[in-house]
Amino acid sequence: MKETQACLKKCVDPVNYSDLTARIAVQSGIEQNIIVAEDVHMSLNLIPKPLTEIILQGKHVSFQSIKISISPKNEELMALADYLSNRLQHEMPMGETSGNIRLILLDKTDLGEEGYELTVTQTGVQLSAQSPAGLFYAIQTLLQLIPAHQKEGFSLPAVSIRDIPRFAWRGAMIDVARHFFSVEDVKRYIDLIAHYKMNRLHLHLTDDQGWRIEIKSWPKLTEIGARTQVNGNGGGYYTQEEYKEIIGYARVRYVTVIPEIDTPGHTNAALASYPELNESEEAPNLYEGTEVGFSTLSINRAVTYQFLDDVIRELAALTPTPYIHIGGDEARSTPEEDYKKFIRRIQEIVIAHGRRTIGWGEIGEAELLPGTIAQHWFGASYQEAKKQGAKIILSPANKTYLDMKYNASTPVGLDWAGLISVKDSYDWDPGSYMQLLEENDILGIEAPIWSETLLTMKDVEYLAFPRLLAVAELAWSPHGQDWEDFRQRLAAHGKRMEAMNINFYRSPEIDWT
Ligand code: TNX
Repeated sequence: MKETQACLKKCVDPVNYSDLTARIAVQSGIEQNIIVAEDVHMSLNLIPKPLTEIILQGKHVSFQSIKISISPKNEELMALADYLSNRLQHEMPMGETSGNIRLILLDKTDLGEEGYELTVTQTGVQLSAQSPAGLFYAIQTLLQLIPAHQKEGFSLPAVSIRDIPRFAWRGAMIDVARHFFSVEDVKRYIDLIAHYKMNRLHLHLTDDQGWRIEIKSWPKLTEIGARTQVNGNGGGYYTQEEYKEIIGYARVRYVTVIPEIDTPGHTNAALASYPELNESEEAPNLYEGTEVGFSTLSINRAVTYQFLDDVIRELAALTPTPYIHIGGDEARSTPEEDYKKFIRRIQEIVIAHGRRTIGWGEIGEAELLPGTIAQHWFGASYQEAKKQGAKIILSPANKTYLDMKYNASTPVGLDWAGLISVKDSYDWDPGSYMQLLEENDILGIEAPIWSETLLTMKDVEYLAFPRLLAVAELAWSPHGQDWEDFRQRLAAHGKRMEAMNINFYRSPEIDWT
């Protein structure tokens, strides 16, 4: 058995499967419903790449119509079946249905909270997991098995896939403060990240240039602070109802939304809305530039903490998220001792509202309370956070910042952390990349996209895709990734991204098919 496992692993890894691979899969007896092999010279081209994928000896299995069944029959599985049938109809209109896709929740497995198994045989498609989240990921894989531009019916490769994520935190962040993005835009981003098995959407809701979430106890935050954005023209915010709509949309895609209220720096929009939050008690003008590091909440005035308590209370009430992100970055106008005092106070407020604090790496310089998480982006403060027992989210700017240009001629984006090619974004190992961090210290990976230069979703998509797929794979797939292999799978995703209408960058590093 051990030998078979080893061999399977070895034989399953290559991009081009040989007849041998299929034969071994058959001989191993791991799959009972084996069909006779014809075409096994194929790669499934899945992103993220599953833990194991075995192409079964067999023809493609064809369906003219589909019928989805669920077990057990409960609301959550019904919602998943509904989601799947919508996705299938959306991608290819089909006639009336008759049963062949089974979603099964298993009692006990070693698949963990998000793992799944997926088999396609002549008897149908079986997706099984121990949690609905696992089934959701099985569905994403299934969607990628369907040819990208298929119109009628569909034919799937006969496969057996077993898949478990490497990291629990697989995130994307979007900056809706520098430029505002609508509820519809955010929903689209959720759909896109969820398809690549990401499970966290961090919303950067406030910054110098805008405050984007309605806070009922401090209404001027949006009456005044949401009026502008970078270079003026526009602005905007989410009402609490709209914010809840985003959260609900994310929840059925197994995405947890993490709200960020950036403090004590990056606060000009709040300071412009309420003079009492300033040390001078004088409100600055609204800000439409892109400098950082000039604003700070007053650290010693009690009203600052009343303000934060109200904001965090309202946010916590709006959302079931266990996390509140308090920013903490680039507080260059906050004296060091004040910064430490502030970070300690704000963690207490977050805890008082039953949540865990996340902050950018710099918070490692302050005292961290149990449960606090540091998000590394630049510098070495994450090491201080680790020494205090904090878990780390990895967002190294030179690898995961999707707002960096691909090369010098990329028309949008920034370059302060370097130019990041698709290969750069993929070809590093998160488990060993960071000095003094071990796999166990790392909660996962998150890819931020900052919007100083991004006005529309088209701009966002152009920078995020295809690098977001690279980050998604690093976060999900077992380590030992291979750029050549990814490059070839990515080539096949061009058609898929087209089918999803994604405005992706057709990097010359990839031989798009
Ligand atoms: C650094 S990352 C920032 C942001 C900018 C971003 C641009 C971080 C915690 N701070 O304020 O938008 O660079 O790439």
